[in-house]
Amino acid sequence: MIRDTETLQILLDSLRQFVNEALIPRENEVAETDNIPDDIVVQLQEMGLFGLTIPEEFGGMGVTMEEEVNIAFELGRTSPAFRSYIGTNNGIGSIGILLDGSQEQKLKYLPGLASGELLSAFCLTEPDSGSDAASLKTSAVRDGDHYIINGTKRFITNAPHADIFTVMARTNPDIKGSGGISAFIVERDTAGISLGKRDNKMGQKGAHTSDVIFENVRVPASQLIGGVEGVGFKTAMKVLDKGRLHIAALSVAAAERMLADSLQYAIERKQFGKPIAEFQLIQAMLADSKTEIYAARCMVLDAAKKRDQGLNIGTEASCSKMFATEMCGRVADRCVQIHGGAGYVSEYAIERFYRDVRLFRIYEGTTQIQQLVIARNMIRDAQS
Ligand code: COS
Repeated sequence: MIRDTETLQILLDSLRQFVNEALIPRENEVAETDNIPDDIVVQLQEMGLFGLTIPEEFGGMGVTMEEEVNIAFELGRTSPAFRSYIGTNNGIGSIGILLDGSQEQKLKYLPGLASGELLSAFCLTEPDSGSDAASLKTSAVRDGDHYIINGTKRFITNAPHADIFTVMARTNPDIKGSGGISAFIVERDTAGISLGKRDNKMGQKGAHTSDVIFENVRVPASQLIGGVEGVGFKTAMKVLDKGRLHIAALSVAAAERMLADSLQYAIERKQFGKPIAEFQLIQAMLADSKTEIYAARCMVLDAAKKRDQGLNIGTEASCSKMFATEMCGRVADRCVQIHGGAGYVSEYAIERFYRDVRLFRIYEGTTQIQQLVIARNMIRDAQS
């Protein structure tokens, strides 16, 4: 749902200008330094971009899902690292609190997350628990009016910058699966938390991940999200339903950027006496990419509208994530091909995008997990 078309268009226009003028020219710098420059962080804050999805009553913009994916269509046209920096506050690092937190928890954390004063991270994955998220081992043992958390979380986006973590931990060791898991808000400066070294990733330089290690971390019981034990896995899944749709939107945007760059290259690059864009085999790659991007864009918008109508979009979010991220991978591959040898060297952005977008098919649930979710939901619906 778009609440006010005119206001949204003003925001989208200013984002497009910001991406074109402030972010795209800094992409190489971010890739080379593996860092988002401080002045960009300040601009992201000033534009209110940390609080896009946080309701206005907590200081954010409270965008709807349809508005959010339209925003992602703009922000995703540059290095994913920029979006990643604000991504956790708008997504996996805040949505658990927003969906299932108590009013006190929302009042305590959401305003800081909305302004960007606080950064957040989502701690689900562990060394031995990735796709099988319900098998996580991190424990939270009740001790009076505290819980004591022990365990290691892996590949945690924005962990090196985070002030608060949403941590999924097992409060009931007798329940091995999802029912024994609870979600906590844990502040970074709590004694016993340490970070592993920054992961050296294939791409997305400037977006940082690391282990987060919890050793006898005493967390007040008031930090249990919503004050209810045993529902932390469901909180995590609901967070991911939304996150998956957002990643799908980003994949559309990244594919559009790669295709725009490649179209330009194909128009300028001459072989056999004419621009390569005039060759039908190049045209086939351009046309296939355009068509697939259009299909993904339609899916994302449809799923977003359904979520705004209050429908359960678990299936549609997984369909969108699977199709859009795989599409993005195919487009990246074709775009390198259109660039030929130039696509394999770092002078052109496509070499970097090819590596950056590879992650889309993995994080917030691999393509194979999306397939599993879609098929399971189909079977469940057929039997109900
Ligand atoms: N919304 C609300 N509740 C959900 C849900 C959703 N989207 N998905 C599952 N649940 C509930 C189920 O209804 C079930 O509840 P009951 O026990 O009351 O019936 C419970 O959660 C357990 O669900 P399920 O049985 O499906 O769990 P499984 O362990 O079989 O596996 C998968 C679930 C594989 C889908 C899950 O572990 C997953 O998404 N893994 C990928 C994790 C991931 O994306 N990691 C990325 C890193 S985080 S950036």
